[in-house]
Amino acid sequence: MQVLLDIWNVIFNQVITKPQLLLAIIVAIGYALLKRPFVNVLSGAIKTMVGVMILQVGSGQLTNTFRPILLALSTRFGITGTIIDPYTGFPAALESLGDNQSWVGYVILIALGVNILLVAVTKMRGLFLTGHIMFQQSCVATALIAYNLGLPMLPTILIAGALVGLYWAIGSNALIGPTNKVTNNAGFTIGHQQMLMDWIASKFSHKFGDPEKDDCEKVELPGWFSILQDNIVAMAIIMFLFILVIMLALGKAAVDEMAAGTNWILYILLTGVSFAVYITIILTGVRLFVAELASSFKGISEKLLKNAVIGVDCPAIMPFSPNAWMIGFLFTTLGELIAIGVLILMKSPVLIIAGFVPLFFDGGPIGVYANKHGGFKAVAFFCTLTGLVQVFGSALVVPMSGMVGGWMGNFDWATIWPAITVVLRFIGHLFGLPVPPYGA
Ligand code: ASC
Repeated sequence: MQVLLDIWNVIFNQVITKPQLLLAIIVAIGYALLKRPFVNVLSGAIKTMVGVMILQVGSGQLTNTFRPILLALSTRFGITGTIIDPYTGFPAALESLGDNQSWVGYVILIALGVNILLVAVTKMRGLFLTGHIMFQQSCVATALIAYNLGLPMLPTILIAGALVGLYWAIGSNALIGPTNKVTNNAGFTIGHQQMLMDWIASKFSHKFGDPEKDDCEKVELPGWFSILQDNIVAMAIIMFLFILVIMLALGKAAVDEMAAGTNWILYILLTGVSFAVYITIILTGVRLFVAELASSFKGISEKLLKNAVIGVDCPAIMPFSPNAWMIGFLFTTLGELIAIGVLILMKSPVLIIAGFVPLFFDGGPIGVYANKHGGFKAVAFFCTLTGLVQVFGSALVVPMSGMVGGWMGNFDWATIWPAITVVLRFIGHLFGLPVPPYGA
């Protein structure tokens, strides 16, 4: 019995939540169903695993490098509040669940089952398979529902699993068309944390400009500015300036402390340039696994789960539109800064500290979708709006989250999930459940 439990634990708690393993298995199954030779099956699986892990190295390094800088900025200006970033959000959710953390495993399984079922029996085709995001979202959704409804395990995991599964299916399904447009029909979709705004930007960006004429990828820059035409150079220069501004705001003493012995100007230069390094790493990884997924998933969608379209991590679309991604990130940052300023001016009881992940991994993909459907002005508009909504939406949901110090902050967690929470609280009141008061 113990052996069975161990196998269950490894397969369901570890494989599903590790995208490098989950996607490698899917690629192997896909090629096997296409009756490719064993060598192809194996090499496809290995390349996928390596590609995903390269992506993780790049995105992990980016986050680790830029998180302390944003935190230092809040400390410098004496802001204490909730950090909106998945890497503070899901640990806060696990803490709130306490002894009930094992519920999350069941929620992932139920949600995946619901997503597969919906693809099998309805017209929906999106299958959300971004493992680490599946884990983070299931943690937060479970904690949110457990806190607000105060129900025992079984109803909690059923409600959380059903809602998360529906969210995965609807979100990844809605992005099939827009993603195909961005990737020239590469055949995958995105399964991530800002699916609502990706969709809104894809639907309404055409009102802001002509995607052909105003394409961020085709801007011809005059004279010296043409140096920015090269992505790597542009990223290094822009991020150097970005970090320089933040560091000037922090003051030399704080920079010296972070630089730990390196000359402060060199430190700023190297940090800015490291951004271009990590992006190059991410792009290398993405290219590797996207190629494998795109050709192998036909096996699954033709033979196993008819017409399914796989939803993967958002950097998968970065290589198709790197300028729009970068510009999206900058405007989302602007939006968040404005919103945080407003909270401070209004003496809001909940203050928000910007996290790097929602700025970069929401702003980026939303920028890409907006650019493809409307060009530069659409990117500027929808990404600034994203930053505003991330901060205000998070500030509203934190007092009913039961979590301390952290919240996800990505767009869907500042819109869809707060709305679900409000509805659940209303239903909870109707049924006389122990719904905690707002801000308790
Ligand atoms: C997120 C999150 C990450 C990144 C990642 C980018 O929301 O939790 O780790 O975006 O998916 O690769």
